This record gives sequence, C-alpha cells and structure tokens, in this order.
Amino acid sequence: MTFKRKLLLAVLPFAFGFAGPASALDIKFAEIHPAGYPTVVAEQNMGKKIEAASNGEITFKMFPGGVLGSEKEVIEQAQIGAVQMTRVSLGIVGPVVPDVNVFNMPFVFRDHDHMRKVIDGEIGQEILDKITNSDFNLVALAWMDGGTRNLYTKQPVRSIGDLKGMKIRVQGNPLFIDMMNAMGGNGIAMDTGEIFSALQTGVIDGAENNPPTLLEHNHYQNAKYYTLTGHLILPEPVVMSKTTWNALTPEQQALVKKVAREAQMEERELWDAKTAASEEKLKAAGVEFITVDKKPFYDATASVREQYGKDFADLMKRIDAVN
Ligand code: BDP
Repeated sequence: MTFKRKLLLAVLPFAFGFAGPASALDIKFAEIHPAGYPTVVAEQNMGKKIEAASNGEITFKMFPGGVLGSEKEVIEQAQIGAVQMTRVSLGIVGPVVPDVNVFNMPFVFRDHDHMRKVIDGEIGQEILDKITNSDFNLVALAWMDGGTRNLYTKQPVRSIGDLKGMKIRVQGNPLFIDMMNAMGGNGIAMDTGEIFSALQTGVIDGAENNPPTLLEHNHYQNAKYYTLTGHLILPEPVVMSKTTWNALTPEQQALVKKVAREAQMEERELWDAKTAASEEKLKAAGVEFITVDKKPFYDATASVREQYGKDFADLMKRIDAVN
C-alpha cells in the first residue's frame, strides 16, 4: 500500500466525522403516522431492543409524520438503502408484488380477528416471504395491524346507493379503484398526505380508513359521516432494505427478526386501545357512525374478488379455513 493511500485510510474516519465503531450501522425508520400512533410506538420499542442488544453496533432513529416522504417514496428509498426500515400498508405493495394482493381483496377476511390469526400463522409468513423473495430488494419481517377500513364521506352513506358517483380516495392500487367503482363510487388514488386538503377543497367526497387514521390525520374535520362497511382489513408489513439486511451478521439478522415479531404482538394491544379511544374522540367531535348492511357491499365486490382472486383460489380456501 502506498504511503498516500495509508494516510487516506487513516484520516478518512475523521474526515467524515464517524463517531462510533467503524462497523456501526444506523437504521432510519420512516413512518407516515405521527408520534404516539400504535405502529410508531411498537416500532420505537423494537428499535430500543435492537440498540440494547447490539452493543452499540446498530443505532435506530424513528422519523414519524411522513417527514421522509410518502409511503411510495419511502419504499423507493428503502429499495436503494437510503432508508433502512419502514412500515407500509400492504395496499401500496400490491402493484409491485402482485402476490400480496390476496390480502388486499375486499372482504377476504371474515373480520379483524380472522385477519390476525391469518397473519400470525403460516399464510402470514408466506406472504412476507413473497415480498422478501420478489425483486423488491426488501426483507419483510413482521406485520402491523392496520385495523378495519370503513368509508368516511362529506355526505352520509346510509346504503350502497348513496355512494353512487361519489369521488372516494383509495390507495394507489388498481384493485382498490376497481373495488370502489364496483361499489358505485368513483375511486381516485392519491397519497395519504394529500387527503386532508382534497377533502377540504372538495376534490374528493370522501375516503376510507380505520378510526385512528381518520382521527390522527384530521380527515374527520371535513368528513363527518363514518359508514361501517368494513370492506378492507389491511395488514401492514415492516420491511428492511435488503442492502441493510445483507450488512447485518447472522446474529443481528436473527435479533431483528425476533424483535420485529415481538413488535407485531405488542402493536395489537396498542391498536385496540387506540381504536377505542379514537372512536370516542371522533364521536365527541361530531362524527356520525353509521351502521350499514354490509351484504350489498360484499355482493357488489364479487367481480373484484373473482378477477383478482383467480390466481389465489387455493390460498383463499386456506384463508377461509383459518379459525
Ligand atoms: C393507514 C395505513 C397507512 C396508509 C393509509 C392510507 O396505516 O399505512 O398509508 O392508511 O390509506 O391505515 O394511505
């Protein structure tokens, strides 16, 4: 080695201001939900465990509130390793890894508990593996619970006919556009961060989501009718950039997997409490909760399950069989 090169290697760490050991790996975790949200809290606790168990070799920092970008942008950053970890709705993974769309179909789960049993079991692991084994350059580690999604609108939807022609925001997945159109609405895709002003200015007539998101993203301020359709129950994978994953030792990989799974179980408790509290707050803020006959919504979306489900016939039978 030349003297110049030796010198360069010696000064490099100082020139770049490295603080910790040369092998330290910094995990930036991107979240679109605000601090205090169930997913954020569970993920932060996961991060603390990773830091504590890694003897300073791994650091973890949470970036909540969408400061690192929309879910789509963050996924792109994670693919190239600029963001190391994130949690996204499975809805936005579908267009890139079509195999996961089995969970994205309307009414594929009987109810919230059914979804939890499925993600906890072998089918849940299979779908995580589909993400990991795709060209996505991500490792899917665990599931967060994203609750049950219902419609919220500026004008009340008391039966399926009321939805006719309403412009309803959905996540950017053709499956959801088709689903909304099949129910009589007019599905419009946009990022989460755009919904608030789109509701305010009347670009859309409504959206659909769980109670914590309706509350915490302030959508309820411009959409006071919450119709309990329960059409989607979307779990949310926690993913790590494969570039980051490959830089971990096998022991560190095992640690990350273990604590991510613990976060999956912890978040669910936080989720239930947050959902109950959100429902109370929404009602107190004047949001009307509308109980509706779900059957017409189920029937209207049969064509969507047929079209998107044809590749998943066996899997859907297995999902059905989970008790
Ligand atoms: C929330 C999910 C979040 C989604 C958001 C949305 O937790 O990941 O991005 O819905 O619909 O329930 O955009």
